[in-house]
Amino acid sequence: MAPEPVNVNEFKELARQALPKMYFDYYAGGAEDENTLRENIEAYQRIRLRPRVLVDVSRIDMSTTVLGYKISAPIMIAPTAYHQLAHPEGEVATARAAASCDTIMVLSYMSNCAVEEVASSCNAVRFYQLYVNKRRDVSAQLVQRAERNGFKAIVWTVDAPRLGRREADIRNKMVAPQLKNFEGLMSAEVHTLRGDDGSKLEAFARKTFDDSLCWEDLKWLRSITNLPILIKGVLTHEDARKAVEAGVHGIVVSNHGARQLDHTPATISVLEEVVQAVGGKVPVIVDGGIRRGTDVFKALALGAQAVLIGRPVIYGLAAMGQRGVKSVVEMLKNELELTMALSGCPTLEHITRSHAKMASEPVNVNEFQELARKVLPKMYFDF
Ligand code: HOC
Repeated sequence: MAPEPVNVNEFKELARQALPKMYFDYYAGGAEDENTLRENIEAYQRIRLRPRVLVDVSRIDMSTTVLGYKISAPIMIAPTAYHQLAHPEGEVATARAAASCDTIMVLSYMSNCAVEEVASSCNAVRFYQLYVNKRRDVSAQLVQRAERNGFKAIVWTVDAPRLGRREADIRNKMVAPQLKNFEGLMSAEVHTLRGDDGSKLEAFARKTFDDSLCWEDLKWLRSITNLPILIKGVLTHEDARKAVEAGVHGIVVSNHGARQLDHTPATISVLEEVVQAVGGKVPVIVDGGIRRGTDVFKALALGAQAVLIGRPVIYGLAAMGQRGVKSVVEMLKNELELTMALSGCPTLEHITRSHAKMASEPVNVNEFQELARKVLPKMYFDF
């Protein structure tokens, strides 16, 4: 019997063993040369922590609220597609795990289980992810079903007018599995494309995702739902400002798990730029590359309200079903709790910008010399 994992990273190998190669590659892969995929993780490793000592940390409170919903820790479940490829219980198992960890799950627009099935399976607070379909009536019906079934917010994913080039899926001729939500809304041929040429997901996205979507369309979205809208896929201060002006209720800094446009920056390295542009008007959430409680702590120090966990949740689900997802979230919570204790932060409010140091940031006068060496021609630096 394989030993129980002791950290979130160890679930990846278990998932590889549990899954057919086509599905593991789909979850694990990124776009093109996977530069951003690596960078999402490595950028966290370059950030240093600046702990404080002699603070009473005998009680640590990690609880927070997102859009007014209280959760046990600022660690939520990201929308990821097709959970039944990872485990037969699919999104129902993930939602139950979210409920047992007292956190929020964002259900993917591309979920295998129906919105109603997930809603009735547990009492987790759930948000619903939306990709806007070329057929607006399909998207409207799904959003309204989510609203009727008690989902509390829409997570409008805006970074996928087309699908990124995922070469593992192309090689594997990745097949799109059955999506119950679309039954009766779209013909089966559309939502379960078959054939043997390249990635069926890419074909599905090209056929159905609305690639004419623009800022104006937020008005349409607001006209079909009363739910708060988080925009997911923002990476620049320019778009963050536009989003706030357009009236969104929150921003998710995301590069889609590095699955869309390769060579975008790691999300953690643009988080602060977005947070500053937003100026506290709406919450900012971040996803991508979070594998440790220290990563969560760093994201909070740089201004995130909470983080979303994608691949590790899928790996937990593939390895052990509901128990695996719970275990992934609990491991991150435990590590965050320890990081807070060792950093002198008994509550999330104690975590400040000065608890993290970016690789490029000097914390004393001596470090300016090295920075100056990098920016000056040698002749001037030597002088
Ligand atoms: C068929 C279209 O977000 C991913 C998911 C799902 C994308 C839509 C697939 O794989 O990045």
